[in-house]
Amino acid sequence: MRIGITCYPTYGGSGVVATELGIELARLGHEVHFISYSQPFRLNGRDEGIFYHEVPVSNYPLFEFPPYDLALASRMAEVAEYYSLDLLHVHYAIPHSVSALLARQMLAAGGRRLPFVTTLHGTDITLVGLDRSYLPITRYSIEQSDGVTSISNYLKEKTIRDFGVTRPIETITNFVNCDVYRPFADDAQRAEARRRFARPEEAILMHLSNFRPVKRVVDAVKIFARVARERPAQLVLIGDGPERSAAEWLAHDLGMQCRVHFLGKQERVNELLPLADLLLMPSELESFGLAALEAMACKVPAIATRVGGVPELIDDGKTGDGENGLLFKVGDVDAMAEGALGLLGDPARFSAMRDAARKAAQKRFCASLVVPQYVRFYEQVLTQ
Ligand code: GMT
Repeated sequence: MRIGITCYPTYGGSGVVATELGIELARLGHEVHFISYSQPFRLNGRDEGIFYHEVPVSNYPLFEFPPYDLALASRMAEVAEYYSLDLLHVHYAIPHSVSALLARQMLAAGGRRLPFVTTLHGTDITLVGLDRSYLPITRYSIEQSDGVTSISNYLKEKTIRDFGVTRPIETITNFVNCDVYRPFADDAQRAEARRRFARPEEAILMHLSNFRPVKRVVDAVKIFARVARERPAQLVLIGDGPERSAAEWLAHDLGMQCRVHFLGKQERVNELLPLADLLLMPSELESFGLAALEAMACKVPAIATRVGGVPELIDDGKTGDGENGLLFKVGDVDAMAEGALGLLGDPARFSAMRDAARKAAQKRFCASLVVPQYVRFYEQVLTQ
Protein backbone atom coordinates (compact mmCIF):
# COMPACT_ATOMS: atom_id res chain seq x y z
CA MET A 1 0.00 0.00 0.00
CA ARG A 2 0.98 3.63 -0.40
CA ILE A 3 0.09 5.39 2.83
CA GLY A 4 0.21 9.11 3.69
CA ILE A 5 0.75 9.87 7.40
CA THR A 6 0.18 13.23 9.05
CA CYS A 7 1.08 13.95 12.67
CA TYR A 8 2.55 16.61 14.93
CA PRO A 9 6.24 16.15 14.22
CA THR A 10 7.58 17.57 17.47
CA TYR A 11 8.00 15.80 20.80
CA GLY A 12 4.74 14.22 21.91
CA GLY A 13 3.21 10.79 22.09
CA SER A 14 0.99 11.01 19.02
CA GLY A 15 3.94 12.02 16.81
CA VAL A 16 6.02 9.21 18.24
CA VAL A 17 3.30 6.62 17.57
CA ALA A 18 2.74 7.93 14.02
CA THR A 19 6.46 7.88 13.24
CA GLU A 20 7.06 4.42 14.70
CA LEU A 21 4.02 3.16 12.77
CA GLY A 22 5.42 4.60 9.53
CA ILE A 23 8.78 2.95 10.19
CA GLU A 24 7.14 -0.43 10.93
CA LEU A 25 4.87 -0.18 7.85
CA ALA A 26 7.90 0.55 5.65
CA ARG A 27 9.65 -2.49 7.16
CA LEU A 28 6.64 -4.55 6.06
CA GLY A 29 7.13 -3.29 2.50
CA HIS A 30 4.57 -0.48 2.35
CA GLU A 31 5.45 2.94 0.96
CA VAL A 32 5.00 5.66 3.56
CA HIS A 33 4.74 9.41 2.92
CA PHE A 34 4.89 11.73 5.94
CA ILE A 35 3.16 15.05 5.31
CA SER A 36 3.81 17.66 7.99
CA TYR A 37 5.37 21.07 8.68
CA SER A 38 8.69 19.54 9.68
CA GLN A 39 10.29 16.13 9.64
CA PRO A 40 9.05 13.97 12.57
CA PHE A 41 11.86 13.92 15.12
CA ARG A 42 12.33 10.16 15.24
CA LEU A 43 12.80 9.92 11.46
CA ASN A 44 16.39 10.03 10.35
CA GLY A 45 15.72 10.34 6.63
CA ARG A 46 17.57 7.12 5.88
CA ASP A 47 14.76 4.59 6.13
CA GLU A 48 13.94 2.82 2.91
CA GLY A 49 10.37 3.26 1.72
CA ILE A 50 9.81 6.43 3.76
CA PHE A 51 9.38 9.85 2.20
CA TYR A 52 8.87 13.21 3.81
CA HIS A 53 6.86 16.11 2.33
CA GLU A 54 7.06 19.47 4.04
CA VAL A 55 3.97 21.66 4.25
CA PRO A 56 5.01 25.24 3.47
CA VAL A 57 2.85 27.83 5.24
CA SER A 58 2.77 31.31 3.77
CA ASN A 59 3.34 34.10 6.28
CA TYR A 60 1.58 36.85 4.32
CA PRO A 61 1.20 39.89 6.65
CA LEU A 62 -2.58 39.87 6.23
CA PHE A 63 -2.72 36.54 8.03
CA GLU A 64 -2.64 37.11 11.74
CA PHE A 65 -3.07 33.33 12.01
CA PRO A 66 -1.40 31.53 9.07
CA PRO A 67 -3.91 28.90 7.83
CA TYR A 68 -1.82 25.74 8.32
CA ASP A 69 -4.83 23.45 8.01
CA LEU A 70 -5.49 24.74 4.46
CA ALA A 71 -1.85 24.45 3.41
CA LEU A 72 -1.87 20.91 4.83
CA ALA A 73 -5.04 19.96 2.92
CA SER A 74 -3.50 21.25 -0.34
CA ARG A 75 -0.27 19.35 0.25
CA MET A 76 -2.16 16.16 1.17
CA ALA A 77 -4.12 16.31 -2.08
CA GLU A 78 -0.98 17.07 -4.10
CA VAL A 79 1.07 14.25 -2.56
CA ALA A 80 -1.84 11.80 -2.87
CA GLU A 81 -2.23 12.59 -6.55
CA TYR A 82 1.46 12.62 -7.46
CA TYR A 83 2.38 9.46 -5.54
CA SER A 84 -0.95 7.66 -6.05
CA LEU A 85 -1.59 7.23 -2.32
CA ASP A 86 -4.13 4.59 -1.37
CA LEU A 87 -5.11 6.30 1.85
CA LEU A 88 -4.22 8.91 4.44
CA HIS A 89 -3.76 8.18 8.12
CA VAL A 90 -3.95 11.24 10.35
CA HIS A 91 -2.88 11.23 14.00
CA TYR A 92 -4.56 13.65 16.41
CA ALA A 93 -7.93 14.86 15.15
CA ILE A 94 -7.34 18.62 15.28
CA PRO A 95 -6.86 19.95 12.62
CA HIS A 96 -5.52 16.91 10.74
CA SER A 97 -8.81 15.13 10.13
CA VAL A 98 -10.40 18.36 8.87
CA SER A 99 -7.51 18.84 6.40
CA ALA A 100 -7.83 15.21 5.29
CA LEU A 101 -11.55 15.69 4.75
CA LEU A 102 -10.84 18.70 2.50
CA ALA A 103 -8.15 16.80 0.59
CA ARG A 104 -10.57 13.91 0.06
CA GLN A 105 -13.19 16.30 -1.32
CA MET A 106 -10.69 18.05 -3.58
CA LEU A 107 -9.64 14.75 -5.14
CA ALA A 108 -13.21 13.47 -5.37
CA ALA A 109 -14.01 16.48 -7.57
CA GLY A 110 -11.47 15.08 -10.04
CA GLY A 111 -12.88 11.55 -9.76
CA ARG A 112 -10.14 10.21 -7.47
CA ARG A 113 -10.77 8.36 -4.21
CA LEU A 114 -8.69 9.15 -1.12
CA PRO A 115 -10.09 7.55 2.05
CA PHE A 116 -8.67 8.67 5.39
CA VAL A 117 -8.26 7.10 8.82
CA THR A 118 -8.23 9.25 11.96
CA THR A 119 -6.49 8.04 15.11
CA LEU A 120 -7.55 9.71 18.34
CA HIS A 121 -4.72 10.12 20.83
CA GLY A 122 -5.78 12.03 23.91
CA THR A 123 -6.03 15.76 24.35
CA ASP A 124 -7.61 16.05 20.87
CA ILE A 125 -10.63 14.54 22.65
CA THR A 126 -10.17 15.15 26.37
CA LEU A 127 -9.07 18.80 26.26
CA VAL A 128 -8.68 20.73 23.00
CA GLY A 129 -11.53 18.98 21.21
CA LEU A 130 -13.97 19.80 24.01
CA ASP A 131 -13.34 23.53 23.58
CA ARG A 132 -16.60 24.90 22.10
CA SER A 133 -14.70 26.54 19.24
CA TYR A 134 -13.41 23.17 18.04
CA LEU A 135 -16.05 20.67 19.19
CA PRO A 136 -18.51 20.82 16.25
CA ILE A 137 -15.83 20.53 13.57
CA THR A 138 -13.90 17.85 15.46
CA ARG A 139 -17.08 15.80 15.84
CA TYR A 140 -17.89 16.32 12.14
CA SER A 141 -14.46 15.28 10.90
CA ILE A 142 -14.51 12.18 13.13
CA GLU A 143 -17.94 11.21 11.80
CA GLN A 144 -16.78 11.83 8.23
CA SER A 145 -13.56 9.80 8.49
CA ASP A 146 -13.51 6.55 6.54
CA GLY A 147 -12.13 4.81 9.61
CA VAL A 148 -11.50 5.90 13.20
CA THR A 149 -9.20 4.27 15.72
CA SER A 150 -8.52 5.06 19.35
CA ILE A 151 -5.40 4.18 21.32
CA SER A 152 -7.38 2.86 24.33
CA ASN A 153 -10.88 1.75 25.24
CA TYR A 154 -11.02 4.61 27.72
CA LEU A 155 -10.56 7.16 24.91
CA LYS A 156 -13.01 5.38 22.64
CA GLU A 157 -15.72 5.47 25.29
CA LYS A 158 -14.95 9.08 26.15
CA THR A 159 -15.28 10.08 22.49
CA ILE A 160 -18.64 8.35 22.20
CA ARG A 161 -19.87 9.89 25.46
CA ASP A 162 -18.55 13.46 25.18
CA PHE A 163 -18.85 13.99 21.42
CA GLY A 164 -21.98 11.93 20.82
CA VAL A 165 -20.14 10.16 18.00
CA THR A 166 -22.24 7.34 16.57
CA ARG A 167 -19.91 5.80 13.99
CA PRO A 168 -17.80 2.76 14.95
CA ILE A 169 -14.42 3.39 16.56
CA GLU A 170 -11.84 0.60 16.68
CA THR A 171 -9.41 0.39 19.58
CA ILE A 172 -5.88 -0.28 18.34
CA THR A 173 -3.54 0.25 21.26
CA ASN A 174 -0.18 1.95 21.16
CA PHE A 175 2.76 -0.35 20.65
CA VAL A 176 6.49 -0.64 21.13
CA ASN A 177 9.21 -2.35 19.14
CA CYS A 178 10.44 -4.84 21.74
CA ASP A 179 13.70 -5.38 19.85
CA VAL A 180 14.57 -1.69 19.99
CA TYR A 181 13.19 -1.07 23.49
CA ARG A 182 14.74 -3.82 25.56
CA PRO A 183 16.77 -4.36 28.71
CA PHE A 184 20.55 -4.72 28.65
CA ALA A 185 21.68 -8.19 27.63
CA ASP A 186 23.79 -8.57 30.76
CA ASP A 187 24.03 -7.04 34.20
CA ALA A 188 27.68 -6.01 33.89
CA GLN A 189 26.91 -3.89 30.80
CA ARG A 190 23.96 -2.28 32.56
CA ALA A 191 26.01 -1.54 35.69
CA GLU A 192 28.71 0.08 33.56
CA ALA A 193 26.21 2.25 31.65
CA ARG A 194 24.44 3.35 34.86
CA ARG A 195 27.70 4.88 36.13
CA ARG A 196 26.92 7.88 33.91
CA PHE A 197 24.26 8.92 36.45
CA ALA A 198 24.66 6.94 39.64
CA ARG A 199 26.97 5.04 41.95
CA PRO A 200 26.29 1.28 42.17
CA GLU A 201 24.30 1.55 45.42
CA GLU A 202 22.03 4.32 44.09
CA ALA A 203 18.62 3.76 42.49
CA ILE A 204 17.81 5.59 39.25
CA LEU A 205 14.32 7.03 38.90
CA MET A 206 13.39 8.39 35.49
CA HIS A 207 10.73 10.65 34.00
CA LEU A 208 10.01 11.04 30.28
CA SER A 209 7.49 13.50 28.90
CA ASN A 210 6.86 16.74 27.02
CA PHE A 211 6.77 18.61 30.38
CA ARG A 212 3.23 19.91 29.82
CA PRO A 213 1.18 20.71 32.95
CA VAL A 214 -0.86 17.50 32.48
CA LYS A 215 2.34 15.47 33.13
CA ARG A 216 2.81 16.93 36.66
CA VAL A 217 6.60 16.93 36.37
CA VAL A 218 6.85 18.81 39.66
CA ASP A 219 5.23 15.79 41.34
CA ALA A 220 8.00 13.63 39.90
CA VAL A 221 10.58 15.82 41.67
CA LYS A 222 8.55 15.70 44.92
CA ILE A 223 8.30 11.90 44.77
CA PHE A 224 12.02 11.67 44.14
CA ALA A 225 12.82 14.01 47.04
CA ARG A 226 10.88 11.75 49.45
CA VAL A 227 12.61 8.64 48.09
CA ALA A 228 16.05 10.27 48.25
CA ARG A 229 15.50 11.11 51.93
CA GLU A 230 15.26 7.39 52.71
CA ARG A 231 17.79 5.84 50.35
CA PRO A 232 20.54 6.82 47.87
CA ALA A 233 18.99 7.70 44.50
CA GLN A 234 19.25 9.88 41.39
CA LEU A 235 16.51 11.32 39.20
CA VAL A 236 16.90 11.60 35.41
CA LEU A 237 14.36 13.66 33.49
CA ILE A 238 14.09 13.39 29.71
CA GLY A 239 12.15 15.91 27.65
CA ASP A 240 11.41 19.58 27.72
CA GLY A 241 8.42 21.90 27.86
CA PRO A 242 6.59 24.55 29.83
CA GLU A 243 6.98 22.96 33.30
CA ARG A 244 10.71 22.39 33.11
CA SER A 245 11.77 25.53 34.93
CA ALA A 246 9.24 24.94 37.75
CA ALA A 247 10.73 21.47 38.21
CA GLU A 248 14.28 22.85 38.08
CA TRP A 249 13.48 25.46 40.71
CA LEU A 250 11.92 22.88 42.98
CA ALA A 251 14.98 20.61 42.70
CA HIS A 252 17.13 23.65 43.49
CA ASP A 253 14.98 24.73 46.49
CA LEU A 254 15.10 21.19 47.87
CA GLY A 255 18.90 21.23 47.57
CA MET A 256 18.71 18.28 45.19
CA GLN A 257 20.12 19.75 42.01
CA CYS A 258 23.21 17.50 42.09
CA ARG A 259 20.97 14.44 42.12
CA VAL A 260 18.39 15.64 39.58
CA HIS A 261 19.54 15.51 35.95
CA PHE A 262 17.55 17.36 33.29
CA LEU A 263 18.67 15.92 29.95
CA GLY A 264 16.27 17.88 27.73
CA LYS A 265 14.96 16.36 24.51
CA GLN A 266 16.74 13.16 23.59
CA GLU A 267 16.52 11.23 20.35
CA ARG A 268 17.49 7.77 21.53
CA VAL A 269 15.36 7.26 24.62
CA ASN A 270 15.64 3.50 24.04
CA GLU A 271 19.27 3.77 25.19
CA LEU A 272 18.39 5.71 28.35
CA LEU A 273 15.28 3.94 29.63
CA PRO A 274 17.02 0.61 30.40
CA LEU A 275 19.34 2.44 32.81
CA ALA A 276 16.44 3.17 35.15
CA ASP A 277 14.99 1.20 38.04
CA LEU A 278 11.61 2.91 37.96
CA LEU A 279 9.73 5.31 35.70
CA LEU A 280 7.72 8.09 37.35
CA MET A 281 4.53 8.99 35.44
CA PRO A 282 2.42 11.02 37.90
CA SER A 283 0.18 12.50 35.16
CA GLU A 284 -3.13 14.24 35.71
CA LEU A 285 -4.46 12.30 32.71
CA GLU A 286 -3.11 9.82 30.16
CA SER A 287 -5.26 8.24 27.50
CA PHE A 288 -2.63 5.54 27.22
CA GLY A 289 0.81 6.43 28.63
CA LEU A 290 3.28 5.54 25.88
CA ALA A 291 6.31 6.49 28.02
CA ALA A 292 5.32 3.80 30.55
CA LEU A 293 5.03 1.19 27.80
CA GLU A 294 8.46 2.06 26.39
CA ALA A 295 9.92 1.78 29.89
CA MET A 296 8.14 -1.52 30.58
CA ALA A 297 9.61 -3.02 27.41
CA CYS A 298 13.03 -2.17 28.93
CA LYS A 299 12.06 -3.99 32.16
CA VAL A 300 11.42 -0.71 33.97
CA PRO A 301 8.09 -0.70 35.83
CA ALA A 302 6.18 2.56 36.29
CA ILE A 303 4.94 4.35 39.39
CA ALA A 304 1.92 5.99 37.80
CA THR A 305 -1.54 7.41 38.38
CA ARG A 306 -4.81 5.51 37.99
CA VAL A 307 -6.20 7.74 35.24
CA GLY A 308 -7.65 7.41 31.73
CA GLY A 309 -6.31 4.41 29.82
CA VAL A 310 -3.35 3.73 32.14
CA PRO A 311 -5.03 0.75 33.90
CA GLU A 312 -5.40 -0.89 30.46
CA LEU A 313 -1.59 -0.91 30.31
CA ILE A 314 -0.40 -1.14 33.90
CA ASP A 315 -1.73 -3.94 36.05
CA ASP A 316 -1.05 -3.31 39.72
CA GLY A 317 -2.10 -6.86 40.56
CA LYS A 318 -5.69 -5.95 41.42
CA THR A 319 -7.26 -6.58 38.05
CA GLY A 320 -5.37 -9.08 35.95
CA ASP A 321 -2.57 -11.52 35.63
CA GLY A 322 0.42 -10.06 37.42
CA GLU A 323 1.74 -6.96 39.05
CA ASN A 324 3.71 -5.02 36.43
CA GLY A 325 3.60 -1.52 37.96
CA LEU A 326 1.94 0.55 40.68
CA LEU A 327 -1.00 2.95 40.37
CA PHE A 328 -1.97 5.77 42.72
CA LYS A 329 -4.32 8.73 43.08
CA VAL A 330 -3.28 11.88 41.19
CA GLY A 331 -1.19 14.13 43.44
CA ASP A 332 -0.60 11.54 46.16
CA VAL A 333 3.18 11.97 46.09
CA ASP A 334 3.62 10.42 49.55
CA ALA A 335 1.95 7.18 48.48
CA MET A 336 3.94 7.12 45.22
CA ALA A 337 7.21 7.60 47.15
CA GLU A 338 6.17 4.87 49.63
CA GLY A 339 5.37 2.57 46.70
CA ALA A 340 8.78 3.20 45.12
CA LEU A 341 10.59 2.66 48.42
CA GLY A 342 8.64 -0.53 49.12
CA LEU A 343 9.65 -1.97 45.76
CA LEU A 344 13.27 -0.92 45.88
CA GLY A 345 13.52 -2.47 49.34
CA ASP A 346 12.06 -5.82 48.29
CA PRO A 347 14.37 -7.33 45.65
CA ALA A 348 12.28 -10.47 45.02
CA ARG A 349 9.04 -8.54 44.38
CA PHE A 350 10.86 -5.92 42.37
CA SER A 351 12.56 -8.48 40.17
CA ALA A 352 9.21 -10.27 39.52
CA MET A 353 7.64 -6.93 38.62
CA ARG A 354 10.45 -6.05 36.21
CA ASP A 355 9.96 -9.38 34.42
CA ALA A 356 6.17 -8.90 34.36
CA ALA A 357 6.55 -5.42 32.86
CA ARG A 358 8.63 -6.69 29.94
CA LYS A 359 6.33 -9.68 29.49
CA ALA A 360 3.22 -7.45 29.29
CA ALA A 361 4.91 -5.29 26.63
CA GLN A 362 5.86 -8.37 24.61
CA LYS A 363 2.57 -10.21 25.04
CA ARG A 364 0.11 -7.40 24.40
CA PHE A 365 1.79 -4.32 22.95
CA CYS A 366 4.59 -5.48 20.70
CA ALA A 367 4.79 -3.75 17.29
CA SER A 368 4.69 -7.16 15.60
CA LEU A 369 1.23 -7.74 17.11
CA VAL A 370 -0.28 -4.28 16.82
CA VAL A 371 0.97 -2.99 13.45
CA PRO A 372 -0.78 -5.82 11.52
CA GLN A 373 -4.02 -4.63 13.17
CA TYR A 374 -3.52 -1.28 11.45
CA VAL A 375 -2.80 -3.00 8.13
CA ARG A 376 -6.01 -5.04 8.44
CA PHE A 377 -7.91 -1.90 9.34
CA TYR A 378 -6.58 -0.09 6.24
CA GLU A 379 -7.61 -3.03 4.07
CA GLN A 380 -11.08 -2.94 5.57
CA VAL A 381 -11.36 0.79 4.89
CA LEU A 382 -10.16 0.33 1.31
CA THR A 383 -12.71 -2.36 0.57
CA GLN A 384 -15.60 -0.44 2.13
O1 GMT B 1 -1.40 15.44 25.56
C1 GMT B 1 -0.34 14.92 25.28
O2 GMT B 1 0.47 14.49 26.07
C2 GMT B 1 -0.01 14.82 23.88
C3 GMT B 1 -0.62 13.64 23.24
C4 GMT B 1 0.03 13.65 21.94
O3 GMT B 1 -0.70 13.72 20.99
O4 GMT B 1 1.24 13.66 21.85
O5 GMT B 1 -0.44 12.44 24.02
C5 GMT B 1 -1.49 11.50 23.99
O6 GMT B 1 -1.13 10.52 23.05
C6 GMT B 1 -0.14 9.58 23.45
C7 GMT B 1 0.14 8.66 22.28
O7 GMT B 1 -1.00 7.99 21.87
C8 GMT B 1 -0.62 8.83 24.69
O8 GMT B 1 0.34 7.87 25.08
C9 GMT B 1 -0.82 9.84 25.81
O9 GMT B 1 -1.36 9.15 26.93
C10 GMT B 1 -1.80 10.92 25.37
N1 GMT B 1 -1.78 11.99 26.38
C11 GMT B 1 -2.85 12.28 27.11
O10 GMT B 1 -3.90 11.69 27.03
C12 GMT B 1 -2.68 13.39 28.08
